[in-house]
Amino acid sequence: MPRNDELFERSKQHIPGGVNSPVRAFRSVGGIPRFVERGDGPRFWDADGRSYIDYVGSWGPLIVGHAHPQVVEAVKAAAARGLSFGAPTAAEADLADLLCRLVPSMDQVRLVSSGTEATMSAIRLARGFTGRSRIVKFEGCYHGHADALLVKAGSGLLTFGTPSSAGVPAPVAGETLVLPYNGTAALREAFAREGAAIAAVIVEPVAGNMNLVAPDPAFLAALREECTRHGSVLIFDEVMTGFRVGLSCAQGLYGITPDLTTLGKVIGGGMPVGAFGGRADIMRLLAPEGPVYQAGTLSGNPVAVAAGLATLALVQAEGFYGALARATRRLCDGLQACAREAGVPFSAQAVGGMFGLYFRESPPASYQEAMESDQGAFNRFFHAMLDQGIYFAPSAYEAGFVSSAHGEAELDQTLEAARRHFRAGPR
Ligand code: KE4
Repeated sequence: MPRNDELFERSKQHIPGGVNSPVRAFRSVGGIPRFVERGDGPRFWDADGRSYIDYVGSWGPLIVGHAHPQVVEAVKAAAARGLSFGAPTAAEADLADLLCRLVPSMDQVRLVSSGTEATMSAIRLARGFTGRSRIVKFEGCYHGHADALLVKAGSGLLTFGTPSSAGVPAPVAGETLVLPYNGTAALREAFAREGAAIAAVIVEPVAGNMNLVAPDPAFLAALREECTRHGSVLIFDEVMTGFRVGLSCAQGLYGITPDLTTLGKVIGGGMPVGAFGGRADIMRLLAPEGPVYQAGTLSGNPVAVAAGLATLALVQAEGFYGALARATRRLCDGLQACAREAGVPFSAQAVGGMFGLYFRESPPASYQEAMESDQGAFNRFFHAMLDQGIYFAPSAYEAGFVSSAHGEAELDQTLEAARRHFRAGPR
């Protein structure tokens, strides 16, 4: 048995499912997850020394590729001065200053250690600011695993949510209304009915957790308009899109100013960093200044912050996002051309450095359409590419990511592998 498979058997003894996050378990694509030994640039190597071109990049953080020398150097230097202090450091102020400069809607920002902490804290802050309890999220959007956000649409379109996980109390889920993504009419109807009770709306401005679903600009505009009219807090969850779709994030790309923004992934460069921030009049309610409590032993950890600062320094280079978008678009156009040559119903789309692959004729505009993708065809594609050393997200319902380390050679190798798969026909 390959060492990789032995590791999986061993891991399952003391780690539930053998993984520390469910999506890593390959449950939806089948097969055995790859245990990564090391990464370098656009590639990683598994426990048996097999190399893969990586289009997951740790689910988004590795926008400059694995083990970028400048990021590793910054981490080493920070670690040599001490791993954590539980006390403020200049580096945290540097990162806060930088985030507030690059994200104009952020007057202030609080650093945490994950995207879940960021969204959980932003929801509590919005509830504290408005004195209201109800929140709105959208079907197919994922905002981390805080109870209030593990909620699926209730029985009817406009009824309050029911838990999407065991262990979430019904009363907690009942405060969350789940509406259709890009569903402008349903949004307006919900606000007309009970806008005065809605503390916050949280949305992925480009959805990346039901595969990639791009926003209808009218939907984003309606979110802003209804939240302003009803005094509800508009939270852009940019944990995935932040510094992934552009230097000004999705809010800059689509020209919508949220009240709060959550960040993660890229701002840690692969180390545990999350953040939430926005309007000063809201942020000033946070402890120790105000009555909304939020805390974290390792929040603003100096080694993690060093990785984030080094990564954000690299993405500010002239032309960084133009080159990333061109590479991502070339990947999508090339995959589409290979599938079309073979008569396979397939489409792909890119937004900045993130992309969606769909086994359907055109990119989905909603959760329902995203669910119509041929999951069996995706799973066969996933394994055919994996066998050829190309690693896409192990789920038909996840976005993919390109890094600045992916060059022509990697894209050519990927498209050649796809051409072979599509030509071989359905199996
Ligand atoms: P974390 O707690 O996993 O750092 O972030 C939660 C989160 C919040 N908001 C958005 C938009 C996110 O995409 C995420 C996490 N994304 C998933 C990938 N789809 C993380 C991968 C995983 O769960 O292992």
